[in-house]
Amino acid sequence: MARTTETTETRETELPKGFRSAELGWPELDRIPHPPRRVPLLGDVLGVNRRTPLQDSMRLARDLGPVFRRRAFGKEFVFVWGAALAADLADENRFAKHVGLGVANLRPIAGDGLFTAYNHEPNWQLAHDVLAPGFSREAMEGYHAMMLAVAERLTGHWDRETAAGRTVDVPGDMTKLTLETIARTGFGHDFGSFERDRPHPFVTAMVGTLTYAQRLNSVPGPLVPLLLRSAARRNAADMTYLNRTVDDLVAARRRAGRGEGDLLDRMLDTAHPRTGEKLSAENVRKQVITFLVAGHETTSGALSFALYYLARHPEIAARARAEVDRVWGDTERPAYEQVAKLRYVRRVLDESLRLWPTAPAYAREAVRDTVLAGDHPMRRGAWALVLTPMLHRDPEVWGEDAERFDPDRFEAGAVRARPPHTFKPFGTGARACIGRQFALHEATLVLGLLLRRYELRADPAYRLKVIERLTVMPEGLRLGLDRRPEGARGRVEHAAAAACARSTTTTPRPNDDTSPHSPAGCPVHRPAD
Ligand code: MNH
Repeated sequence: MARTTETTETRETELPKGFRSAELGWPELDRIPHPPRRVPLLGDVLGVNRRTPLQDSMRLARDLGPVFRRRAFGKEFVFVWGAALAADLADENRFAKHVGLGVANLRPIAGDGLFTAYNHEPNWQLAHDVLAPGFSREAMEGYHAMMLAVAERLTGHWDRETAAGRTVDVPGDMTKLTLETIARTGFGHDFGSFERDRPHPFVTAMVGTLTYAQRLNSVPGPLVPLLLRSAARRNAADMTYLNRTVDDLVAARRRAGRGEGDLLDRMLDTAHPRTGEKLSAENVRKQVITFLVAGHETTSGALSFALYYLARHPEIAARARAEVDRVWGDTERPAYEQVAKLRYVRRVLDESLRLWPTAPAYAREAVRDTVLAGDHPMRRGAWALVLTPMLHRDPEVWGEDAERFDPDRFEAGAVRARPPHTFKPFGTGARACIGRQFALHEATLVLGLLLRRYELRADPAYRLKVIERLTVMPEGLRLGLDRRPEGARGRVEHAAAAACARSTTTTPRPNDDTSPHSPAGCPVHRPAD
């Protein structure tokens, strides 16, 4: 991987003010490489597709090295992905979350909700303290039965599609699943997603605002009213719809009294343990929207990528399936503790989140003047974006075969052997994801249920296409399913061996990041872990 640092400097005079925003806080910005060809006003846009800013940045990262900068549409950004640099940015004494870019664009809709709050806003600490118990182990146990009930609606739907000889729409159905899960567990609400042919209007409106927020990043500020007029109007309508849906939901709860001790109950009733303060009605609205948005797109993407990789690697799917059969046995409905015991399934999920962390970047700012990794002076307030998919591919940490899908990277010993702060799909520090355990429990449960019930058939013609709208998702992924016979659980060995045999007939393609393991290493034949 070339890490060019020369030949990238161009003259930076005669650029409009504000264009060099990043330079304000980076006294030695000139030492940070950028792409060689720069276009006045537009910046580094040659060969750049505004629908794929992330994947373009990944390409630039490979050329420019562990820290680079990129100019687009009137703004300049510093990107970091080298493991040592990212680890330094994780130092909470010198750095904190930066609310900028995509996150800041969500402020109109999510305000000072947990995800979009500035560090100094009092509502962050208040909501964090009030809601953190909603993500404790005990709380998860309470959500488990509801998660299972929603997952059974998914399998019901997939059974019907399969019986009708149809393939299934993976990202579409995972989005239904995760939306229903957060709506049920968080707010006792049912969007009826599986009973609809098209996405619930709430989802359409939400995707609309996310897409709009991303587009705002790629249009020069002064041109927004010009270029995005009709989009802005639709965005305003989307926001009105989102707010109204949430207000109705909250009003219904207030009329009904308490729910089942879900997140909404906590938001409405819980007083801060020390100050006795409660969330305001306006803030509750922001939090509900925050959780509905943050709580489902990312998990849906994570499940979709995991299913993509499982379908592409029958030997890995067989090993995961064997684990589910062994741990769950004939249990019709797995209990809470039985999900945590799916260690290999969890590794499949981790490995999917390594290659495609579905919230693919987070921003860190210096809380005082400091020097990044002993090398790059930063003034207080200067910030950088951590490019997680590239951090997760840093060859110095993950090896030269970092592109290869291999869940064994997350075996306990392998994890211990890696330096800290090298795997960050949930961000870092005080502002890291509050829903991490929630997402992992939900996704592991669902993968377990699906592996136990179906064999996955990949469409050999499908090539992974990653669509970006602040989060990432495998676009157009459809899978064929074969219902496993009821008695199959007793025939684990046989099914696993058959899957292995099948995988050996797949010819790996050169440059294919997902080509199956060699048959010699067929992991199913190893003793169960
Ligand atoms: Mn989540 C913050 C990724 C699932 C609710 N989440 C973050 C951040 C990342 C992230 C990265 C930090 C962003 C930043 O630093 O700017 N989240 C994920 C991923 C998944 C996920 C990859 C699933 C997989 N998140 C969930 C779920 C919920 C949730 C599920 C809710 C039920 N996430 C949040 C909230 C925050 C957050 C709320 C903001 C936390 C804070 O700043 O206090």
